[in-house]
Amino acid sequence: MASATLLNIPASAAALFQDLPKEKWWGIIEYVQFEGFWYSAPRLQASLTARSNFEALDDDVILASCPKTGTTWLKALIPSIMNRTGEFKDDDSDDPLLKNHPNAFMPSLEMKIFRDTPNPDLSDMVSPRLFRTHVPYTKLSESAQKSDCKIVYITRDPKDAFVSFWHFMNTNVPPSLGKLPIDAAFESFCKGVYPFGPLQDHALGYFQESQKRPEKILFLKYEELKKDPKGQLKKLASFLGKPFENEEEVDKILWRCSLERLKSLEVNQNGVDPWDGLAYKTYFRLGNVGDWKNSLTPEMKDRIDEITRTKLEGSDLVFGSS
Ligand code: PAP
Repeated sequence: MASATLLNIPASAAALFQDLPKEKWWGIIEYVQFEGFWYSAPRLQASLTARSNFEALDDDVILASCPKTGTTWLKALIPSIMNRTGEFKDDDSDDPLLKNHPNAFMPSLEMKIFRDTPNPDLSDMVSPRLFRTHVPYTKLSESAQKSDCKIVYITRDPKDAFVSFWHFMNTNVPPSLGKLPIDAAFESFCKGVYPFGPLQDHALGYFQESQKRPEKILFLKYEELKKDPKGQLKKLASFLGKPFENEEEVDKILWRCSLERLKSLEVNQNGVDPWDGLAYKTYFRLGNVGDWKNSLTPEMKDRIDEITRTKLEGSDLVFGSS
């Protein structure tokens, strides 16, 4: 069940990290801080296992992000770019997204592959292998950092990511807990207590690496994808070594991966992720830039902006579209 998965922390993982700083996130879930970032204990355990044991191949593609920054969009776009044959059926019956939530095409290193085992058998994965992760840059395995595998990173205005996550949690916590108050969620977020957060530090880590090695890390922003989807998609395809042949391919993939279409598909309306028990429909909401205005007061906005300003000071990273 969704609620049980979100709230259960195995005793083994909790014991392992007992000396780390802890915060009760929204007063209900215990988070631990490890080397500057916050995790639930099981996620930290699996992340550290992945860091030690994941052997990246040079042609792997890893999608990295902090939660609620546009990951699902990229989970649809990247496989659609990588696996395209150049021909598209008009009725879209050849589209794997028709029957599968985007999660299926880019398995999570810490939420699936290394969740229950330190030595997963990946031999049946066909190259180029596609993965996703929420871990900060420094928590990637050495081979993921040093090999020629490609990393696509996406980020988003922290205010919109926070509000998106608040809605997501409210649709997934047990009804007995009622609606989680935004004030408590906001205080946690301002302290950086957010899964794999602070979000700003997470983005900054990947941004700085992308500046050093632009051929290895592509740094994308949700707002730029919304503003110029065609331009951003072409950039992504070229980065992945799969440039488009014609505009029709671009239009088709953008349509197939659009929020409007994915939201309407039966699999996404009624399916449940077998790995985390979450209803697929909760991954699709409004997809608006600036939706924070509907939930945050001007004081809340100023506080997050000030935290962001302080954290990004001295860097060239700016959230939002230019
Ligand atoms: P995840 O980290 O749990 O995978 P993620 O996909 O990063 O979540 O974020 C979900 C947000 O992306 C939602 O934003 P909202 O709450 O502000 O609406 C969701 O609506 C949006 N989203 C999901 N799929 C798409 C898509 N295909 N195109 C644009 N936005 C999308």
